[in-house]
Amino acid sequence: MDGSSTPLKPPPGAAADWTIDQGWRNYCDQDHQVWTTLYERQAGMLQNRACEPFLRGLDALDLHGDGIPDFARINAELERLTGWQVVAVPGLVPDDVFFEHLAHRRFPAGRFIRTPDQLDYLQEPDVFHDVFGHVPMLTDPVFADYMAAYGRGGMRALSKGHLAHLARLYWHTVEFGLMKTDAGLRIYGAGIVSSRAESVFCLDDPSPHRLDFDLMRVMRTPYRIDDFQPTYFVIPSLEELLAASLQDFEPLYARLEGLEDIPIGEVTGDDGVIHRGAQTYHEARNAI
Ligand code: HBI
Ligand code: FE
Repeated sequence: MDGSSTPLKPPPGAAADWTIDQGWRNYCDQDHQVWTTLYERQAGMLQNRACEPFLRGLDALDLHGDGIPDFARINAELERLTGWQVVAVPGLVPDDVFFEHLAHRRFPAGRFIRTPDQLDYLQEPDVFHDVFGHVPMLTDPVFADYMAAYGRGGMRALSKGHLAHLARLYWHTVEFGLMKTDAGLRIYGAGIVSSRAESVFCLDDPSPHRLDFDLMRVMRTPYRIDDFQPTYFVIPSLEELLAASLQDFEPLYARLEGLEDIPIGEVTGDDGVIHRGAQTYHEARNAI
């Protein structure tokens, strides 16, 4: 996620903005089978776990289990709904390239897919994480605006040296966010919906904290890239998430310079606590 290991120049065959052709015809049967297996594992269990906008998006884009979707097909509908596009990239792209795409309503998606022995874990975002995980939410007009605002904010954060703070916002919302709904807590984060184990853990396990989303709080909170999150942040609505992102971040960054990070897994007196986790999962792991 920090992009530090990403090469600075696009690889041969990629355009200056790092995009490549999806090459949909080049996927083999095994590739399509992996998509279908993952789709079937997730789509059913998410029915009462993912938020409505995600489930609606999954239907609207018809990302069913028929194999890896052709981006051209998705894009026709996505463009109509929110003006977004999915573009294929070789893998992680540099931060500035990533933000530039988002600001222009293009979501960079890996085109490769994991192998059957990597169904549960992989390091780089593949087409299943990127398309199944991220793209359904982009059919929601409010979330679509949030992602574009994030891209614009990313470009400003880069120029002001505050990318580390803004990246935490992405992580705790776009990747691992939960939402309050009348039916209870629901998932909207792409890193969760694309993971079978975390889709259960984040909502049902007594271990993690579930705290009210607060923009400053989130930007002070580091995250785990290699394991379940010890803390999930819960937004009251997509509208409030968007509103938070539309303010001027410059005074916030100035204040952050005088504030310490809040250690991962800690709860403070200022937090709105929905569920104070027992933290048994991470304590057991650290003890090993
Ligand atoms: N590139 N393809 C891709 N996907 C990402 O999620 C991504 C990236 N490059 C940079 C990046 N994310 C992060 O550094 C930012 O979200 C902060
Ligand atoms: Fe992601």
